[in-house]
Amino acid sequence: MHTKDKILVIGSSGQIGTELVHKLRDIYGVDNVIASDIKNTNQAKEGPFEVANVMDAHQLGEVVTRHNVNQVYLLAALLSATAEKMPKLGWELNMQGLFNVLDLAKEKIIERIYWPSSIAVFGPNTPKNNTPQFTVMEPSTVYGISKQAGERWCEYYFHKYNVDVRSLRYPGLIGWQSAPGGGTTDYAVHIFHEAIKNKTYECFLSENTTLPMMYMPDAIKATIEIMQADADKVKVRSSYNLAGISFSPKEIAEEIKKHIPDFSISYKPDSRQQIADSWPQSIDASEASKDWGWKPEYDLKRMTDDMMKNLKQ
Ligand code: VAH
Repeated sequence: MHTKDKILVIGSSGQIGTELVHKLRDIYGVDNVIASDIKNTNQAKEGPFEVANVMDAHQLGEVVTRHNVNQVYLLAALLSATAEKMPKLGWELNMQGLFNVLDLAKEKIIERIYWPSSIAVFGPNTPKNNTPQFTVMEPSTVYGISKQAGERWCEYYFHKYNVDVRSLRYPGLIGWQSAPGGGTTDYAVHIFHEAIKNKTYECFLSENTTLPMMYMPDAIKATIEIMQADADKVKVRSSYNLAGISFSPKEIAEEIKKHIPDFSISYKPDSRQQIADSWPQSIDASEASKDWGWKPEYDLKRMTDDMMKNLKQ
């Protein structure tokens, strides 16, 4: 590892990227974390920022060498609901973006990669409760197919080219500092904004749709922990199961009512219901706990309290 790590976050303006850049800059220093997205955003005012298209290998290589980057967090992707509307772009962006970054490490231009997978790699015939790290995976969405293929390529590049790529299967992520990015779990962020603004929310998933979720501070902690772990502790080189909280729209609505007693929720399932029904309800993350000490800090009550406190300000 370089004594002075230089980090590039691709997709820095997205739901995860926005918070990850802040956290990485706290740890590594503002000038050592270059934010990058396909369009210029206000992050440029807070520190080094590059407009770059992850699908353009030449442009990406130029940014990496100009800043002497040695670590890349690749967060740019089309998420589940969006990729179903644009399957070809979803596959191309999610795969070509990954190959462009993997090849930079294969050519020893960078040393370490973080690439997110998702519980979307699991499909309708995967065991739904306490889904194991190694199990049947037949994803039925473009996004899930791209994440499953991406996991296979990460493991291939690790074994074949000794590329140090690390990955987590994120559940649905909930945070107050950034908007969700076009996924099926986005309802769990929208519900907070609607509850505070309008005291009512029409949910696009049915009331008992339990899904694996996680509060953003836990997701950011896990992301940085796996990237800082000694290489020999990272035994799974496809992608680690990661677990935080599992809940349904009904359960999170009940928790919100403890803060806004006259909050009401209605249900109008749309095409995203079919995606959610293909995913597990809870995840077994014991491999991550065993290999590099993963431990979530937020449960549903603590997350809701923190979301309400921050959003009401
Ligand atoms: C999505 N938020 O809904 C993402 C995530 C597990 C869900 O991958 O597509």
